[in-house]
Amino acid sequence: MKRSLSGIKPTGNLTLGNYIGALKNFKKYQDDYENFIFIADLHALTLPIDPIELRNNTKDIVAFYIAAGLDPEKTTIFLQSDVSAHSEINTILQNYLYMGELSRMTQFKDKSKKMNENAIGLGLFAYPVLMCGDILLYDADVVPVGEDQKQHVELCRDLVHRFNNRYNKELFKMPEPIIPKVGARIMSLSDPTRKMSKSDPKGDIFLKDDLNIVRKKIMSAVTDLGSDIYFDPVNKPGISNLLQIYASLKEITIKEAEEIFKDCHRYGEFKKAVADVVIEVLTPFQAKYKEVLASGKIDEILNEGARRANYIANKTLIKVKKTVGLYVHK
Ligand code: AQP
Repeated sequence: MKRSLSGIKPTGNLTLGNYIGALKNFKKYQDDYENFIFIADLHALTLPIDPIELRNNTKDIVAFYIAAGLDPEKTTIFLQSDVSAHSEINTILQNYLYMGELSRMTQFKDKSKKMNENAIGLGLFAYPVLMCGDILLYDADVVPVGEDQKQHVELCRDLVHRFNNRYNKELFKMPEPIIPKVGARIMSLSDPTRKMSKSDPKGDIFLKDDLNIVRKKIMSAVTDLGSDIYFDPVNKPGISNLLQIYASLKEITIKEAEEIFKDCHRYGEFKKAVADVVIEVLTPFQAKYKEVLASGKIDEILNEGARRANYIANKTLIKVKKTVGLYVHK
């Protein structure tokens, strides 16, 4: 059975962008793939974060995973920091990725330019190395991610070529990024030229937002000149973003969404339809999230996930150690 692996880092309140670009797609793989979904808590340390917030965000993400339809019987849900092989393989792999290629990563450039030059952590720079380890430890065939993470998966593919060629064997499997056709990059509602992002939350819809607030945020989303509703991210970024949200949550194409609104020349009416569908999705989702948190089952889920993930990851780690010449003894 093929394997799928993905994760989310607990850096803040999850947004509708995280839901559409990642979360909602994770469950699609659990019936046909051996599905590994983790909470990337080590990745969350790459930017300064309050410890209490980090712990709370971590529990939230487990509950969101279940609310999004992941079944812990079918999907291995685990914490990255519960599997020490992630840190160990990171130490090995960092020797096979180059400073030049890491410094060209868009996420590093975007995040570091907002920071004081003297306070950019090494972890932020080396983030893609840790992510390569995440993917390769589980021999993942596919990695479902939003558009912004595609570059990191491509770097991982380069690493696989490099590593396998160097040791002249097919040690690592070549992972394929899977990017959703609709909603791979949801933009901020207040500035539709920038990504909706949990660590820079301007114009975000949060998955925990009160539903009245969600409606207000959508009704006051920045739109564009004119009154026609069609997809044109360059000239109509606000309307195009709302069309993406609508199409993705309705599970239809952008073309089909355009068709629905072709005779609607009132932005207010269109926004109301978008708000309705977001609320329709978030209502049961929030109820399930609260139910999981109240159930007290989070630790049980993580314990079982850690057991299964450690088993697979440690097997890969031993193969990697032997390949590079580290002495593995009984
Ligand atoms: N706006 C978005 N539209 C579509 N997909 C998105 N993702 C994130 N934002 C959007 C996808 O969500 C997954 C989890 O992302 P992550 O937590 O690992 O980090 P990220 O990609 O950097 O997401 P954020 O929300 O922007 O986090 P911060 O602000 O902490 O960096 C990924 O699959 C991502 O593509």
